[in-house]
Amino acid sequence: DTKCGILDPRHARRRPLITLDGLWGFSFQDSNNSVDAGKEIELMPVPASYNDISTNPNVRDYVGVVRYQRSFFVPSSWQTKRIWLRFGSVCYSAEVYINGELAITHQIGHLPFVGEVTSLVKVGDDNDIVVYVDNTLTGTSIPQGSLETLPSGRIKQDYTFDFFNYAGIDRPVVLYATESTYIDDITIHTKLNGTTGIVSYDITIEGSVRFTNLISIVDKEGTEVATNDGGGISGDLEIPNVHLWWPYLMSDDPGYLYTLKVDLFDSDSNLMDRYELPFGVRELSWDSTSFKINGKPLYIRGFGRHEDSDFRGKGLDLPLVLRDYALIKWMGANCYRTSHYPYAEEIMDLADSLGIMIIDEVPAVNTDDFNDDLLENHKRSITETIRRDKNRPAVVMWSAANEPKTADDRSEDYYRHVIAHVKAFDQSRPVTIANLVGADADHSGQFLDILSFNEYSAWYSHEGDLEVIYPDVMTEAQSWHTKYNKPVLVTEYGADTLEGFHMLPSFVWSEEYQSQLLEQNFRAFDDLRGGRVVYWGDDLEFRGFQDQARRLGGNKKGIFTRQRQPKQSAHHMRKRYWAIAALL
Ligand code: BDP
Repeated sequence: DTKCGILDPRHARRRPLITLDGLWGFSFQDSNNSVDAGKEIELMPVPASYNDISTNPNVRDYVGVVRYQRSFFVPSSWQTKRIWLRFGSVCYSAEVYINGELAITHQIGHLPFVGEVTSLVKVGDDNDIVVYVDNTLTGTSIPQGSLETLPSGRIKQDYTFDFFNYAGIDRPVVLYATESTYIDDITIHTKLNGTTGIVSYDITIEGSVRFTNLISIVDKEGTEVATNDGGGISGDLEIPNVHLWWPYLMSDDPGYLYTLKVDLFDSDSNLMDRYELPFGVRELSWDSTSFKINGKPLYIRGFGRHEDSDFRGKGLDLPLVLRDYALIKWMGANCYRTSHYPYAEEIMDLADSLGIMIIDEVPAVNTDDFNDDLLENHKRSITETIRRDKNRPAVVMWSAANEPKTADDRSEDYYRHVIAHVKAFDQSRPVTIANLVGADADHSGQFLDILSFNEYSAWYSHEGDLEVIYPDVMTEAQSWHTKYNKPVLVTEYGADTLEGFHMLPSFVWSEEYQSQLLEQNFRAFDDLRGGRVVYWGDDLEFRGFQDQARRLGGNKKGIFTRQRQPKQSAHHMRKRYWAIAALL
């Protein structure tokens, strides 16, 4: 149900919560995929993708339904409560059974979902949970894919994007309890009036118990700075001399967060629920040449990234999450795009508190058809992404798609609807699409606020000819700007590079070639800057799939290896990012 809220219960301070992470029983359900069902691997960690845990290629490349199972105990103290089950994400679709009864279904990976299970669980007793997970991508799934039957009879998943279609229960699973009446959703918007921050809030309460509520804002030190005394579930609160939310290196105290505290009482003044929402006060604005935060023009120093690592695939791994932020800060970067799907809530929380800006991309990568079912799913992926991330100060832009086929005439209507859908939820952040087609052929730019393009000059075309980069990038950026008169962002560029491979004069795949390719891009970015263009760069190595003979175990364009160590190019880009940060 996308109508209800998806508040992270970990910020609710009065709700008991049980984690269901750990080892679950695991088996394969479809026999046509050459996996000896049930025998190959019988335990699976949650959270993790299941593909790289075993040594069997048929496990890695399995297509179809797998079954996860475990048991859990619900304490008797939950007797009078409503009980909820929440998944941080399951790729791609999930059917959840509690004690043999269907409890929740959900489709689309990388997004959380929740369902009430009060009537299905046995309180004060053991319970059984089974999750059927299907990784099949179709012509209408987000992202899309298609199935092929090989001569051997094995079914193979095909898709056009280049990162591995990891599957499983990739993010934490929690069971939690609320009273019968509880805080279901909170939406806030912030703006500035001089030095005063104005926080508009809108709270949804579910349940039938008569309630009163109290809303207050506390600062980082825990001091209350505003309160709504009289109750009410929507209104404005003012913070005089507000401490603004700034990106990393744009202030001495980046990522400043206040907390919006919502207390819900019954008519006897018993506390029924409490939610503590971290938020930042900042204002975004944009025009035809610039993008500003709190009135200051932004220079985006960033990356495209992936949730991707050895063994875990896309499974949440907190040491890795912190390592990635350590690298981002070491680089002097201030932003990344969640290419090509929303990242875990734990990752997003850290972006909020560290001041790392996010271009939040929905999972629509390489959409190449424009049918109604696809549009509905695409819109639902937007609804669920915005519902999850709408209150985050770190999210400064929505990306509605990566490399869609916007040269196709039918894309015009399709993207008119997609972008209108984003705008219906949120007009405070600009919307972009990371485009691959040239400006001349594109139909999407008319609906966007910021124009983004991916370019692989001297890699997919003119391999080895570094001198084509400067004129290519200049022409491409200028033609986008001329056509639509909007700011332009370079969302991807780069060259696959084998760590430790050196060659002079530089040659494709060498560390020298990657550094020189960046250098040529930087030249163009500097000449384009003049207020008209903001830009950013490419990312991390990640696992691809084997259709790509030109890849070595995956995409190697990262300036960091998959093990999170820098290549020569990372040092190069780092110098530039720190130098730019120092100018501002
Ligand atoms: C673009 C994609 C990105 C790829 C990149 C590449 O947006 O995910 O990794 O090109 O080919 O198509 O390296």
